Amino acid sequence: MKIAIQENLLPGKTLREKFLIAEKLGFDGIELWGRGIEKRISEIESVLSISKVPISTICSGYKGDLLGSSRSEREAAIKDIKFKLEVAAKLNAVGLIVVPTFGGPKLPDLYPLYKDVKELEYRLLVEELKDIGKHADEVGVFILLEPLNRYETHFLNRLEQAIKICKDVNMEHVKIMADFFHMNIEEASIPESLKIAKDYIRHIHLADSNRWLPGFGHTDFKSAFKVLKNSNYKYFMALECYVPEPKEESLRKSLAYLKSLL
Ligand code: LER
Ligand code: MN
Repeated sequence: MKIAIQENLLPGKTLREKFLIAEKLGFDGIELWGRGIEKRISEIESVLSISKVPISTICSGYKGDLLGSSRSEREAAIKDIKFKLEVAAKLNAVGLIVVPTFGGPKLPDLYPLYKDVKELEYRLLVEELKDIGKHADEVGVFILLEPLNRYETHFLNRLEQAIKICKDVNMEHVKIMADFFHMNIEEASIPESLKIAKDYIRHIHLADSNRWLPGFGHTDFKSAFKVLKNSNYKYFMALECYVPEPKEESLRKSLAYLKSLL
């Protein structure tokens, strides 16, 4: 298991400084923001040429909306996700984090054709993922479906729902990522859900119950990591959380806590 950190959590003014601090603190990877990444490729590549810390993943930030109400929004999402998968492959990342939609439904309720709007959204998403998934297979990086808590999306909230999507799409590079903050709200048991999803998880976001650094809240990381260890989880876990001041000291403390549980 490798511990990564989102770029914005690291102290340092430039990307180069952030990579050097990540290396000094002992992180195994850095997760980059997807928004506008195309404008930063040469800067990222030049930092990678002098850094021992690899890119773990790219977090979302694509244009459009896979479950948007207009064809142009859906096409924009499909096009930009395919492009960002190529960027992920170029940077040797595991994959691109994909949230099917944020907020509430944007499509009309077509009852009685579909039982409710979620059924229509589900069918649409499966079709879209078969197309994007083919591209992911070709470039060799994962689409990492991320369930979010109910206050951020109405659509995909729990790991078991993401597993069903993966089974229906049935493609090697359509898998899931598990975010401890969202799981703390939506799952009955974090360790049990991880156990059930073990064959599908390719990435993890780490945050404590209050979305502060692990060790600053009341999530039981010990039991969860035990499940991951037993299932030989070998991918990244990236910090996505609030870092209290003084940042370097808090990061050092949290990393030592996490490593003591691995
Ligand atoms: C949002 O809460 C979140 O967890 C992000 O990873 C979504 O891209
Ligand atoms: Mn997340």
